[in-house]
Amino acid sequence: MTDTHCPYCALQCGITLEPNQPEHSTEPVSLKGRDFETNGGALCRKGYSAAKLLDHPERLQTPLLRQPDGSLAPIDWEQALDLVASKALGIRAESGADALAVFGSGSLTNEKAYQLGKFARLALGTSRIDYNGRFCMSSAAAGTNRAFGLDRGLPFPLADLDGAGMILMLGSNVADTMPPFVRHLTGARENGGLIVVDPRRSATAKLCADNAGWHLQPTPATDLPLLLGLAHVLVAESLADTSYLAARTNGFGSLKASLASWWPERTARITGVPAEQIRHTARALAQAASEAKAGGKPVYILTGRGIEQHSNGTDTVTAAINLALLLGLPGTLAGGYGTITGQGNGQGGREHGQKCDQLPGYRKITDLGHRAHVARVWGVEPEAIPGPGLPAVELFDALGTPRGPRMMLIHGANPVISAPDASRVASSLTKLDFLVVCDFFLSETAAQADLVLPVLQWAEEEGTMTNLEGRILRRRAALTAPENARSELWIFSQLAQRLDAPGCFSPDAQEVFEELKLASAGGLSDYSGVNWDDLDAGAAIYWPCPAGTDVKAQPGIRNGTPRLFLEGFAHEDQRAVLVPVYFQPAPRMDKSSVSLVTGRLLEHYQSGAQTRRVPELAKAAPEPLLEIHPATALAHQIAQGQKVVISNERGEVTARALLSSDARLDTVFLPFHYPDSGTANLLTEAKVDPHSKMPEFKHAHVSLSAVKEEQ
Ligand SMILES: Nc1nc2c(c(=O)[nH]1)N[C@H]1C(S)=C(S)[C@@H](COP(=O)(O)OP(=O)(O)OC[C@H]3O[C@@H](n4cnc5c(=O)[nH]c(N)nc54)[C@H](O)[C@@H]3O)O[C@H]1N2
Ligand SMILES: Nc1nc2c(c(=O)[nH]1)N[C@H]1C(S)=C(S)[C@@H](COP(=O)(O)OP(=O)(O)OC[C@H]3O[C@@H](n4cnc5c(=O)[nH]c(N)nc54)[C@H](O)[C@@H]3O)O[C@H]1N2
Ligand code: SF4
Ligand SMILES: [Mo]
Repeated sequence: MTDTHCPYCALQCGITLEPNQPEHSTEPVSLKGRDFETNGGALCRKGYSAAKLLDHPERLQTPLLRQPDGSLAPIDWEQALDLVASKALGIRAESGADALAVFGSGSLTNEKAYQLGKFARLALGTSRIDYNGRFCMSSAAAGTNRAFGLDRGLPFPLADLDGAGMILMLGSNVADTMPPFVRHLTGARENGGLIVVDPRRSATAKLCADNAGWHLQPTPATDLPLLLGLAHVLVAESLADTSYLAARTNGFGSLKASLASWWPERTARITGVPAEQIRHTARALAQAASEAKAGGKPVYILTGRGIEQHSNGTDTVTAAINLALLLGLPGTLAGGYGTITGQGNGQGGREHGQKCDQLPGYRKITDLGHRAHVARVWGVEPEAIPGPGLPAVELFDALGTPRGPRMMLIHGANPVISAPDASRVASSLTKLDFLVVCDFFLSETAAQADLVLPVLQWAEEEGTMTNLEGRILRRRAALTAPENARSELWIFSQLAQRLDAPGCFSPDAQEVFEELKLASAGGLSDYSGVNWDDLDAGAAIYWPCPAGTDVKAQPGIRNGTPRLFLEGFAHEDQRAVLVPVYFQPAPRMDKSSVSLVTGRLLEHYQSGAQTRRVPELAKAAPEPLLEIHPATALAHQIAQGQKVVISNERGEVTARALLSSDARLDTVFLPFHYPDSGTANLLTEAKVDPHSKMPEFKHAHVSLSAVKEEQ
């Protein structure tokens, strides 16, 4: 029996794996939910079926090299590694180290994420590394860094939500994306205090029914004015916690001025949320917050990708944080603000140096002191570490341009499906001289590679992950990997040797973890007091956990820093910053267009490279469906189940209509999990947020036309 965690999302539900005897089962292991704090033994459909991919017939079994006839053919590992090294050395000699690029992932363990950042900077010598968390948590990170000086998705344990009196959830659909999370909403629902903000009546919005709370259904991409409107009411009706603001924050004066024009009637015109509902929500939040501070139930504001994945995502997150600060919640036991991290290691993945401007321990690549610390741990001179590179959208755009990368290595992402304006990304990848993709399946991106390297899956590797609470967890191996699959740590170590890299590249996860601890020591996300053996013994450890922390592996004891900011925020003066933010209205839609919002289905994970290969999930959600209001469908002469072409200036997607009054009249919804003509990202725009460089994933204007099918 091996205790580990689900491979997919950041809830990192506890699971137990038990190897099966081949004579008793066709699957290599049995997978069961385990009683862990985030999931209480429950799993979602994806988690239950995750073991089905371990010995999947399409699992990559050997390195594959592109042949002159265009096919991919097996080669051995020595040849594959020699080829990567010789291509990298050749291109670097001709065009400089920045002609090499790396794209990483929030699916990688902490050790792989750390080693990938180091490999890019030291072994390849390039500044050009970024990762798919740019598409996920970057706006939330930019917003929380600006306000609190530190970015940890939930600055409190998830279980703190259980006793909440009120929770305002903006742009998050946990009922589909993290089903076991819903148990943590029970307290708020019983109190009639779950408020969901989503342009769709999502599965999570439906949890507000029966007096469990209420649903605000704004026009897509108008959360920023909605939040400004709520904050306006707090200030105008003297409901803000002025003693908290005076004691713990800076900037109230300028924030107040910036809110002046957001009276509810004006906010209602822009957001479509009635003025009375805005007033009612603001007053209810203020009432609940003041009760919380008098010893009542805590109040939380939580955000998800629905408000973050916009070209104003950072400002919208900031407005949500401002609202929480006006209510006097962050850094108290009366509640707080949190963002719900997405990918399995979406938290750890954003701490250890995969970001183009970042070094391990959340250090800045431009800070001389930070560079010197990491250089010491790496055993190099600080000058050996390149400067900042390019964020994801710019990185993909630069591929194959005169001074842009000529070779790219991708670990744990499928941008041909998941990047904005996906056809542009697919065509940029073709401009490379050499594309290397590490994966365990031939994803749509791997299918474009010159060389594909087969790697281990979650149940075959050791390592650590950091969940949505900032809690560090052990991922454990329960199975031996297919003979010819290799760990990415081994791949980095082999390539580093061939590239004659300075520093040490251990193939062993625990050794890499020990080094990561040193590199993070003294940084914001300090892991230096986290011991592998304590993690193995089940200790609950939340970073920062500096060296010397007294860690106890006893049930009910939380170690490290389960709750951040209780003593002060991470800015030098320990105060949070209220940053005034402003709304720029989007260009008007022409009359024949509708708003497209994109997101997730319960059954599929991300680009679908994994879950589309699980038969029961593929059967449950085999093709993209366009969620559309019956009246809108009628106006476009679209019938239930009919094929629809959804198009704009960037591309065209085909999907069948799913008529549903859960949609707004002016808005349709597409999931982004599907390939080919079903790829929602053919329609999304690569316009990015100025602070986080997050693209506009959640909102585009599209036209609809029904396809007349032959009878
Ligand atoms: N089943 C499943 N679960 C997953 C994943 C998956 O792919 N599939 N991925 C994991 C990852 S990486 C992530 S990041 C999380 C994401 O988890 P969520 O943030 O919950 O997921 P999304 O479906 O992307 O978006 C949430 C909601 O935002 C709404 N939305 C869209 N536009 C707007 C808007 O303008 N304003 C507001 N207020 N809402 C809007 C959508 O209607 C949707 O219901 O899920 C994780 N869990
Ligand atoms: N339109 C639209 N687009 C979106 C979003 C949206 O809401 N709307 N959401 C965005 C978000 S939040 C995210 S997180 C991205 C995610 O999108 P992607 O970055 O494409 O993520 P995945 O589909 O998880 O891709 C992971 C790939 O890596 C492989 N893999 C998994 N684990 C490992 C590993 O340990 N090592 C290696 N080498 N490979 C591994 C899987 O088999 C899969 O092929 O999509 C973004 N794109
Ligand atoms: S909620 Fe997330 S971690 Fe839990 S079983 Fe589902 S995919 Fe896995
Ligand atoms: Mo994500």
